[in-house]
Amino acid sequence: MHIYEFDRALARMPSPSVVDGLRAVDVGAPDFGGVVREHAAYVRALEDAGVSVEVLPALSAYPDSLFVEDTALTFTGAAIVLWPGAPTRAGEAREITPVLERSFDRVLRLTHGFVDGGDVLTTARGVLIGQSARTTADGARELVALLAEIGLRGVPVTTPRDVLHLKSDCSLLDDETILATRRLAASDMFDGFRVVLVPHGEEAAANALRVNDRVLVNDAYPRTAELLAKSYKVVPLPTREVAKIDAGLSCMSLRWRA
Ligand code: CIR
Repeated sequence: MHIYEFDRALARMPSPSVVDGLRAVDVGAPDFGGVVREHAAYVRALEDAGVSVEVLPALSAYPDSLFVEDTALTFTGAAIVLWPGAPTRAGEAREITPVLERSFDRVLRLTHGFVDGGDVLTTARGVLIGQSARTTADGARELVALLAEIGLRGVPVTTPRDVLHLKSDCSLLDDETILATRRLAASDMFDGFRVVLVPHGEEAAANALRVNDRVLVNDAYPRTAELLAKSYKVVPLPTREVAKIDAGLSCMSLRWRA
């Protein structure tokens, strides 16, 4: 069984309030219709990869709530409810909890500090937890303890300054290989892994998503797609609108193998 093999996923419909989603730099609000189309293409791509996707109803009170990845971690048999670090997103953890309780035998909860799921990269060698503006040291520490309870090894690392999430800059390609930006690869966190560097100017392409036999990539970055296509089946997906609120491919789902 590989760490990137999934048969179940959760996603959440975008709400019209997504136009108020958080963004580090305001390049204009995303178009709601465009976000809905990108989200639908993403869900279809997961289904085409063999994943059964439950799409939860939109939550208008939480503009960023379609980015369910930040609210929890999901594994076979167990889930961990996180505490997103942005004040406008904290309530999203409460909303996802009953959904997880329906699908998992064990649901653990983070009770100290903050962790965004976007800062957590699950690999075959351990679960990297990037401390960032959203993920605090006490949150990362408690997450290491919670992961230990379900037999997994958490490894605190540092998300580069001015990068929203650890996974804004990296993704898992297979058990031994990570796709990463140069600035992240310069740290020693991927020692022992093969690292594929995203081409210059395509840094945002580092947030790709390996699902079963394929890698979902952002269609705005053709050189990354070409590079990955040498070794993987590549599925390009549009993310123009969600990118305006600092999102990419991993963030729109929670995935696990039932
Ligand atoms: C936020 O700033 O929280 C959202 N606008 C974007 C979240 C993206 N999440 C992710 O990459 N895991």
